[in-house]
Amino acid sequence: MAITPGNDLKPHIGIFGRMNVGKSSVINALTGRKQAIVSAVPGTTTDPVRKAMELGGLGPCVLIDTAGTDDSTELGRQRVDKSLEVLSEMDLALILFSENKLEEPELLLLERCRHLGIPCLLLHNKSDVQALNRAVLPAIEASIPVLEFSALYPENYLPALLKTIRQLLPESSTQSASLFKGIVSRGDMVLLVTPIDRGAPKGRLILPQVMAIRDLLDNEAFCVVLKETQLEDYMNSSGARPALVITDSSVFDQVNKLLPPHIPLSSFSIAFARLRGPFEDYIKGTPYLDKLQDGDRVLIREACTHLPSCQDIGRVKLPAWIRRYTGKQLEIELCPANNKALYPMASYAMVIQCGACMSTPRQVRAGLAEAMAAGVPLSNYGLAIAWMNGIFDRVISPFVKL
Ligand SMILES: Nc1nc2c(ncn2[C@@H]2O[C@H](COP(=O)(O)OP(=O)(O)OP(=O)(O)O)[C@@H](O)[C@H]2O)c(=O)[nH]1
Ligand SMILES: [Mg+2]
Repeated sequence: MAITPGNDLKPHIGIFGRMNVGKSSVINALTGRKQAIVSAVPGTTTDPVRKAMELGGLGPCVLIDTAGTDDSTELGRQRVDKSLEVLSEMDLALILFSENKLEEPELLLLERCRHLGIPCLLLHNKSDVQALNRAVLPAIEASIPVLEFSALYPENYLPALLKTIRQLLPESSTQSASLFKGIVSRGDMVLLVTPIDRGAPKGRLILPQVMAIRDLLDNEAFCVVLKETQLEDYMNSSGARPALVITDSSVFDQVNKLLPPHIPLSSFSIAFARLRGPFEDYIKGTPYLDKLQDGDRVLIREACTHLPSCQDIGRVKLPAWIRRYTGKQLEIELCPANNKALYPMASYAMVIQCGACMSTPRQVRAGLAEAMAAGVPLSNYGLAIAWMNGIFDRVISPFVKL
């Protein structure tokens, strides 16, 4: 499933169910367009497919069509795994059934949602052919809404479905939290240090930098954007007293040395990690860098595939720094977006996650869930780099009371 820039910041609503229950048809009914391929042949949808759309009264969101979860062929089992994997990233799951068949495949999906804490609703599709018989429901928890639907004649059913979706979507998935609210005040001056090296994309800034600028403006702060090579001149000549300096983590060492110690310093990666990831776990886990041993496996998790500078840091710089800092023979593996790690998560001595500026908190937690359950120490790019440069306390202090 390719990540589309920006989509990942919107609430994710997935449609799940057996083959042929009408999942793709429901997507088309919700979007009002024939976007998804529909056919009477079971197994038409093979991979998760995302559609960005505006849902009535809810604003932008991402709908995800999935393959049926009752396909028992060899290839089908892989598709089922993919559907279930995607389920763990959803903010809301629509579980479709038809002909009053509420059996093992549906109960499995309900159980998954309960286990993962994902809100869900049951949608009885094809109600134009056979109306819902509520007698099939008693086994189902009363708290799960059950609605009738017909993707062939959606007009009568859409208002109730949209209303229920709006009610069930957690508020956190529709409001994007602010990076710097409560951290900077109106009129504060914030310096953003953005290296323009060979790894930087041509002609533009990378997304975390752009998002930071927008967030600072939303918080009525001033921001000055400069390169690390301009920092010294700027500080000497302007007499500026920044309330905060946010830098790319890759130049932490340089910026830390140039900046007077009383000026708060942190990084883009850390600012995002606080919003998107299990920040406290990262803070607790980072010191484990000192305990790594020869032969340990370290997993570097990257949430996006398209930012060259991120690739550079995850693939080249960070592994080299970790090897140099620890002096140990480590097996360091990079796990790019949407890929599975080579080994079970529990077999890693440590997992280091990028800032995940493109992902929802639910997606980050889903990706780390196995490692968290196994008690594997977690860290984040910026926090790990800061630790290795001896400036950990300095860079977390803008966000954490020490
Ligand atoms: N009568 C009726 N037929 C429907 C309804 N929804 C879907 N269908 C039909 O059911 C068949 C399967 O629809 P799809 O939307 O492709 O079902 P799906 O769940 O996406 O199927 P897979 O991708 O194969 O898992 C098609 O022939 C649709 O026209 C409905 O509400 N009423
Ligand atoms: Mg389909």
